Amino acid sequence: MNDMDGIRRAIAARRATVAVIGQGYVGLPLAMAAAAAGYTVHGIDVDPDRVRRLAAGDSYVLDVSGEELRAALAAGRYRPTADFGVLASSDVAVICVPTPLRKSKDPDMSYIAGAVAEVKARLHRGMLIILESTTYPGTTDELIAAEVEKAGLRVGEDVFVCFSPERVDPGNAVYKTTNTPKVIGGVTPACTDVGTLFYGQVMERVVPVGSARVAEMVKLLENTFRAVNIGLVNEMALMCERMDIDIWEVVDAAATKPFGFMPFYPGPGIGGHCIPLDPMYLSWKAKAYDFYNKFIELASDINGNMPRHVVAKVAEALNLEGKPVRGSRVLILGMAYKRDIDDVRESPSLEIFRLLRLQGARVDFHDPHVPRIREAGEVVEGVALTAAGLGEYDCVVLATNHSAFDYPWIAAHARLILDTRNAFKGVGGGHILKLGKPTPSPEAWERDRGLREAAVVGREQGGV
Ligand code: SAJ
Repeated sequence: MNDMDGIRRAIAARRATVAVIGQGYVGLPLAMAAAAAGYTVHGIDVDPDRVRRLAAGDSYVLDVSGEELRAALAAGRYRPTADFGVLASSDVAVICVPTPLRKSKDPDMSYIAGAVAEVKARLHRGMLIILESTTYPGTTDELIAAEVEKAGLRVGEDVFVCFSPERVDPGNAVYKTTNTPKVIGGVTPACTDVGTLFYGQVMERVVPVGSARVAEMVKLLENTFRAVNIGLVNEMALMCERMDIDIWEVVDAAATKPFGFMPFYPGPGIGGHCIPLDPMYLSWKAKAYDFYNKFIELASDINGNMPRHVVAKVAEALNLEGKPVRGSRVLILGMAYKRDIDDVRESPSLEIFRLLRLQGARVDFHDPHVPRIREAGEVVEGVALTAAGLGEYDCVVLATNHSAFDYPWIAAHARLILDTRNAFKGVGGGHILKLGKPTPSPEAWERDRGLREAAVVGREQGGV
């Protein structure tokens, strides 16, 4: 029996031992899915605190419940560890480590390189190695397959190497690890075959493609598509501000087209671990082929400048009340990078907070999912959201449209609001300015002051 037969039999009989390197928002759900499919899974992480919490049945990942974790532990199917030595007795090794960007916008491959080195030190015949970390096309061939060959083992005969993009959308109540179609591409057809067999035991649908490079590019196209379309609608928002057209109304109406259109919405910028970063991998690698991508760079520029645009609109709003940014009190509602999650990575709210402070504003934030942030090396606690407190701010910026916010109540108690998400749609009040709509002229603002003050009286009587 050759190595391919061996690993195939072990996978099919679910006797294969699986090691998932990296127990974050990708690796832990995958480990749980493999354990639920009947495999014994080592969950490897370099962070001892994470390993301790996992061993205690304490999940720190939004999409993995404590009950699910404790059940996998009790069944002996899941073994969290910091010991890479378990790879020596693992048949399948899946690498789910971060791939951040350096300040110079080129990929930081150190996490992948570190994980590959640990696998290589325990490399053995009949092993299946899958990389899931988002990266530039060619990584799997150059950083994994090449290392296997250097160790004297043949890729596609002794060892099987694949790439499979992670498609985890944290907090998505519909699409989880097992019901999201799983793309996989091997360095050789035999690799694709073995990888497809493995994921076929765990996922509802597997989509094999012709190579690891195709699989790597699939992920980058998916997320570049989003970044570019978000950049497009943000540019449209800036244009509509100039032309006094409500971009939100435009998008909503365009979205009624039942084919050939997909709505994207303006915002204060883009955050997260995927959309701001993934396209830059492609842009960076393409330069090695003397190809200079325009869409990605342009989208990155437009999206990256949205926080500054928001800060400029805060200044315009304060100006209507004859107030400079310096010394004004500004409250940012929402620090997470998107609604209803607690993740602040690359969040545009952080940039808005930073820029307003730089201009001398006295800035606070409130986010029901984010109790504190680390800014300029210090921990900044969020403030409580109270009726009296709201009224003390010269401007309130709605940066993340969490479902938990009571928008009519906020509008009833805030003096001046800048809405960057159209979250106050349908909530009246001349004191609500909006991204994608021009700031009124001081003359128009003064003319409508009476109406606003009458509304405030109405608001107070209406109370909340
Ligand atoms: N954003 C906009 N306008 C939009 C959509 C998003 O400004 O129309 C902003 C968000 O506020 C956020 C950033 O862009 O700051 C990214 O938002 P996202 O909806 O793309 O959410 P992510 O970053 O969690 O993206 C993930 C991705 N999943 C994976 O990479 C596996 C992405 O491919 C998914 O399409 C996305 O979730 C999703 O659909 O929720």
